[in-house]
This record gives sequence, C-alpha cells and structure tokens, in this order.
Amino acid sequence: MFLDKVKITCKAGNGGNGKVHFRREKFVPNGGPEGGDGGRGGSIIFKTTKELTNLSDFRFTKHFKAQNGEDGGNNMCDGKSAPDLTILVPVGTVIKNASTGKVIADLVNVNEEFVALKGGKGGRGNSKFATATRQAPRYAEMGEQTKSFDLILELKTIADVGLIGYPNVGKSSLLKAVSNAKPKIANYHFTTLSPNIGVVKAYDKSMVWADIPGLIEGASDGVGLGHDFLRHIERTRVLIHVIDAAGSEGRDPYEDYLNINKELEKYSEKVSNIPQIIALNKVDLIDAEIRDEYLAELKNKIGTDKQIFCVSAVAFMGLEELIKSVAKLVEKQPEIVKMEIEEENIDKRTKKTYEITKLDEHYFEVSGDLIDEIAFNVILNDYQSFSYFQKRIKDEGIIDALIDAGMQEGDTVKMCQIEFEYLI
Ligand SMILES: Nc1nc2c(ncn2[C@@H]2O[C@H](COP(=O)(O)OP(=O)(O)OP(=O)(O)O)[C@@H](O)[C@H]2O)c(=O)[nH]1
Ligand SMILES: [Mg+2]
Repeated sequence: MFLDKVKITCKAGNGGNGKVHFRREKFVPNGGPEGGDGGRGGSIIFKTTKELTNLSDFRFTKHFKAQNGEDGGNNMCDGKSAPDLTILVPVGTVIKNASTGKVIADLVNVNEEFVALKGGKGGRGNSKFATATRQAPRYAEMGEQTKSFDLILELKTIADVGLIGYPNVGKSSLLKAVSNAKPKIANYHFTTLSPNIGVVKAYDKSMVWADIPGLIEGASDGVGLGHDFLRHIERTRVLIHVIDAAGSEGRDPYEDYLNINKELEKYSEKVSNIPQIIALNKVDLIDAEIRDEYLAELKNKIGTDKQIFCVSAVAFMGLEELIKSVAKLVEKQPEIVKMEIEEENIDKRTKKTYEITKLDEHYFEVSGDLIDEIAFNVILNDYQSFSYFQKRIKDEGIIDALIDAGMQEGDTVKMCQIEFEYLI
C-alpha cells in the first residue's frame, strides 16, 4: 500500500543518572568519591535511503523510542551511552512538527541524515563534584530527561519531470515506453493509484520521470485522486502535459488542456509556473488522411509559442524527439530547492522551571523539573548533601519566590520526597 503522509511519535533517550559512590577498601576508612557519570541517551535520527519509495513502513509502526543512557557505576565507571535510533525514510521526505505544522527538515539527497531529537546528557557522578574543601560530595547529577514529540512525515517525490493529464490519456503508457518503469496500464480511469517513477536516458544522462494519478476538474478541491498526489510533482523541474489528441473518450483535447492548467493554477502558483512540454498522445488513432491538418489546428489553438510534440505511446511515434526536448529543458532549470526550514531545533532544552502551590496556611509545595533535578539524590541526614541542596534552591531564587508567596518562618516546604521547616 502506498502511503505518503504519516504521523509518528518519537522520543530520544534520557541521559543516565550520575552515581554517588565512595571507594571502599579494607583498612581505608574514608575512601574518596568515585561515582561515575551517566551515559548519553540515544538520539532520534532520520536517514534517507533509495530502497524506500514511500512511507508504507510506517503504517503499523508509529512509535519510536531511543534507549536511555546507562546510570553511572561505582569505581569511576561511567554508564554506557545508548545507541542512536536511525529511522529510514525515502528520499524527498519532509518532516514537520505536528504541534505547529512547521517544517523542520527536508531530506532531498540520498543517505542524508538529520538529527531530529538529541539524546539527553548523562548526569555527573559524585567524583566530579569533589574539590579541595569538599572531599566527600554525597550528591550526583540527574541525567537530562527528554520529551516525546509528534512528527509528520510527508513525501514529496524527487523527480525531474512530472507527467500530468486527465485519466486514461496515456501517461503511464508514455512512462513505460521511455523508461525502465513497469506501471499498470488499462483502458479505464484511475488505473494509476499512486505515483510511478522511471529513469529515462537522454544524451548519456538520465532523468527521473514521475507519473501521477489522473487529474479531473475539481482536482484542486479534492475531487478524484489527483489532488492528493499533486504534492509529488511540486518539486519537478518540467511537466509533460499529456493530452489524448484523438479525443478518444469524446472530450475536446483543447478543453482538456485548459481545464488541467486551471486545476494546476488553483492548486498552487508554484506548480502552475513549472515549465510545460505538451505531448499530444494517441495520434495513431487519428485518421491518417486528416491527421496533419487536425494536429496543426490543435497546435495553433494551444499556442505556437509552446513546445508541443505529437506522439503515440503505443505505436512508439515521436518519442525520441520528446525525450530530447524534455532533457534540454530540464538542463536549463535550476536544481531542486529544499523547502524552507520554518522551525530549527524543536527539542530546545528550555530552562527548567518550577511551580509553588500553597497546600495549607503554613504548608507549601514546590514542584517541576527543576525541583526533580535539585532534589535528585539529596541525602537529608548528610550535611554536605543537604547544604548543596540548600544552596541550589537559594541560588535558583526559590526561597525568595516562596517568601513572595507568603512563606513565614516555621512553615513547612515540600519538594519531592523532601520536607523541611523554613528557619531564618
Ligand atoms: N491507441 C493508443 N492507445 C493508447 C496510447 N497511449 C495509451 N493508450 C491506451 O490508453 C489506455 C490508458 O492508458 P494509461 O497509460 O493507463 O493511461 P493513464 O493516463 O496512465 O491513465 P490513469 O492512470 O487512469 O490516469 C490504455 O488502454 C492504453 O493502451 C496511444 O498512444 N495510442
Ligand atoms: Mg496511469
């Protein structure tokens, strides 16, 4: 099943916690601190591969979580960093932040990598806090905690040339006739249900052609299938507008030409400005006696300033000329431009915060990720550990904030598992 848009949930790994540990040796009464650092959490990385052509791998797998870093160990042993989680996506995948809808990456090259979410940093072990005056620190740092994010992956196919036109006009037949692609071809509308890609050779170079489901009137408003797939031609450098010149289904070829262009205009200015080459297909069905005159008249109507080719995908007529002209026009167009990145680094580690709640007249609770970090590993009955805790809450302005919130001497303050009385 072809899938070109999915929402997934990703979370980088937390950093491992630093360790509080002291050397214990026989006959050595006060061993030094030797708690190791926590390891780094795994990052979430997207990488493009030629092996994938759409996002169907994400149909059932929508949650991606990198492993957490290992906690620090004893004897100065640092915890192991977790491996990064690499998610493979097709070339042309645009990644958006689902909560803002903004583009965070556009991966247009093969094997291109993008670190979407960085793994959390490991916390420092108590050995890192030892100084000349503080020889036995009984605290360590907590590993950085990461958040999970919803991301949207959207495939905008990377092709040089896009084949557009009404259903059944012979777009897939044309692609099959000139490339290595083997699209399904049949005499009914919407035979093509998802884009087909083919490599076409011209002048010792190759270009990629993409065939999308047929467009019909109202396509830009969502009628038919075409609209969903127009995004796959947004990046093409040249469009081949395929027309059933024989009018084999009773429609007027010139009207077809105007209608499809109207749909492109309604869809986006960018798409309607992509240079077009017109392929008047199925000319083998036109009576040989009137063919030249009829086609000259049709070309005149469309405009003599346009590049128009009379072809037959089934009888292999005029294909060589068409390919060469398309190749020349592609050469003249600028390289594919990446989409503008609207949001850099969605996973900014913002300053940690806290919140004060008055639980009772003389009872306050302070909570939040800053408190989790400060209170982590505090040992209440250890003088050094507790004075480190006191210093941090003072330095962070938490005591002042509590006083502003009405705290008085003798009141009780709760922070995680710690409760203490405020004494001046
Ligand atoms: N006689 C003739 N028949 C053609 C030509 N090109 C395509 N056809 C026939 O037209 C029918 C539709 O061809 P497709 O290539 O499936 O058309 P399509 O534009 O890809 O159609 P959708 O995928 O439904 O949009 C098939 O029966 C083809 O054999 C041509 O040049 N001459
Ligand atoms: Mg088709």
